[in-house]
Amino acid sequence: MLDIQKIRANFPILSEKVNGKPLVYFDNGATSQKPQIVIDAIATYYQEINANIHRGVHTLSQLATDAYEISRVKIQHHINAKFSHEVLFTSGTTFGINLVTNGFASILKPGDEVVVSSLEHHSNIVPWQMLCERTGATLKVIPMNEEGELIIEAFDALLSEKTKVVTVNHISNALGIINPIKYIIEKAHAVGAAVLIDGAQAVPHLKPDVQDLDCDFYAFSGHKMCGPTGTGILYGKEEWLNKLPPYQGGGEMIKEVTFEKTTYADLPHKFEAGTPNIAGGIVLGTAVDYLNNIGFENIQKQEEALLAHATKRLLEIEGLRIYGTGKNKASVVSFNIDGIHPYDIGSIIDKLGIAVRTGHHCAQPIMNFFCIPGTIRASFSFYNTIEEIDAMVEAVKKAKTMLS
Ligand code: C6P
Repeated sequence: MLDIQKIRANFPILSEKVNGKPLVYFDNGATSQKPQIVIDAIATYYQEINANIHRGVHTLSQLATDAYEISRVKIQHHINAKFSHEVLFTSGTTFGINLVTNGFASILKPGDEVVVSSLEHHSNIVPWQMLCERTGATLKVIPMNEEGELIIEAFDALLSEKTKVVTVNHISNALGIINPIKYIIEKAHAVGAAVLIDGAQAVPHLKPDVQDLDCDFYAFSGHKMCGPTGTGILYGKEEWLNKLPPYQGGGEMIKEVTFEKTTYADLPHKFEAGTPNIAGGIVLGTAVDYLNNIGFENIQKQEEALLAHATKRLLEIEGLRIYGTGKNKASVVSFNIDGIHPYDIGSIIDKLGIAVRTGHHCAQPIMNFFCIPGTIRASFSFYNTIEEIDAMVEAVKKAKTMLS
């Protein structure tokens, strides 16, 4: 078992007080906290090697380039990509998804179909809608059931030779449901469709193996996995990245520029125009090392215990309903109390030091399905404790009494 107190000592913010109360941070789905080693690595980069990459012959530029490329290889191994040039640095999941949808604008034709799921974050709905508007393709939606699970038979029935892309999240941000992505990828490939997995909520909890999954694209954000904000990764299979056009034009993504014609650089540079978030990319590697040192098996054990305890304790509260009751779940509990607006509960428990997210969680179709304005979402990380969950339950009970 993990020594949670020792781990918590790595995160300076966890010993802060908020509104005069010890911080209980349960908004990890929005962004995770950062360990000291990550915070220090940002300062060290700027103090010791700050320079632009892939450009200078001078020593600092080479040091910065090496550190950036070492980080890319580290992330390649972390997700088990075949080649490091299949790992693109981005500013986050949203950027990665938009890069892919932009690329498909030159591939899709009227009559083609894009399949998304009803469990998606807006970041994995809106770019595909925009793509369909641009190309005349049609958006199809995999429906969900009352447990918050995708209805797989309905997914099977949606697939045809018209299906060109299938996209789902690995884990739902609003409900915590883990989707059967291996099955979805296999079925989509059987009709010749490409598959993008939105891994934003998965990477803090597990180590995706993109070769085993056989997905064509896997997008995620660094800031949800102990890394800096403004960092992310888009994994793409070499053949797909070669097929797609560049997303942005600019420096470093070219082979040769004349006013008549520009030829593009090889992967990954074709998709990395301009000066990137160099410190962020390097330090994302530090965050990946940090998580691997803790070990994802240990992370999962701790998070399973937190989820089980939170589910049991919250259900003691009369009138409380949990959304997302399917079997396969990450450490997220989304709930409401009869007759009380989620925002009111969230605001009161914030005064008691407890940080949760309230609202639609950028997943309005899920809220529409349940006919609710939003939920209170507590999303746990390996550095959270059973005692913190008990503190949240007591705070929710208090808020309920005040609001009833
Ligand atoms: N979800 C949440 O509180 P960015 O903003 O690009 O780092 O990630 C977007 C995104 C895409 N997909 C999923 C499944 C996500 O959960 C998110 C971000 C946060 O749930 C902030 S809205």
